Amino acid sequence: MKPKLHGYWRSSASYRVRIALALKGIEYDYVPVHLLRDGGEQKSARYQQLNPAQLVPTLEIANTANGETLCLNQSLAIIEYLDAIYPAVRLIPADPAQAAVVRMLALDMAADLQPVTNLRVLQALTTDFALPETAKGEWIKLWVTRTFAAFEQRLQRYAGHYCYGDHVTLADVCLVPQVYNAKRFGVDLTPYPNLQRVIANLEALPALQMAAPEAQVDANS
Ligand SMILES: N[C@@H](CCC(=O)N[C@@H](CS)C(=O)NCC(=O)O)C(=O)O
Repeated sequence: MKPKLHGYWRSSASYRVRIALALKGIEYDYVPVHLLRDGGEQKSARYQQLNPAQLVPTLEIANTANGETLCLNQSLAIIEYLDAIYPAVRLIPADPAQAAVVRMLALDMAADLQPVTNLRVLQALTTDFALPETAKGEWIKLWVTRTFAAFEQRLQRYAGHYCYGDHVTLADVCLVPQVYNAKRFGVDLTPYPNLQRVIANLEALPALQMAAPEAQVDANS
């Protein structure tokens, strides 16, 4: 059975998993979950069977230990599993210290930035906390610029061709979707030259192009 990815073209967490699958050359089926249509398909009873947290992505994939189907949420847990079962292209280095640095860079994006700019947080800001719709963009810019300023300093220390040295790692997998979002919301990236250089190198990779939001079947839906 091919793995089945339930995701949304513009979801950054789904984008991470698509990048990992593409880099590893894993074929999969893609099931779009529209995050806005009908109030959000992620909230449907059907999708909640896959993830009661009502968030994408979900990856259904064979458990290599017993052949049963695993139903995994949390993009980083999914990517760790893929790294363990398809180790030919490693996204997390085997060396413990290097792995810790790569996870640190990845979590700057996935744990500290993405959650405060997630759809449900933005929706709550307007519906529950009366923030005007127009302030959403400012909210996103605030957190993106703070996070990218610190990340630029990390890149000065750790980057080579990519975020960590000259191999694509989990750090790159997590950076790319956040930069895509930042561009969407008009964040000026000129204060971050290392980040721009790394992103240009990543965008040149065919696997990254395959995983891009605009290349998905549900793009612009
Ligand atoms: N930590 C989770 C985050 C998942 C997440 O926040 N997914 C977003 C899209 S990037 C979502 O489904 N949002 C729907 C909503 O907020 O209602 C992961 O890495 O998988």
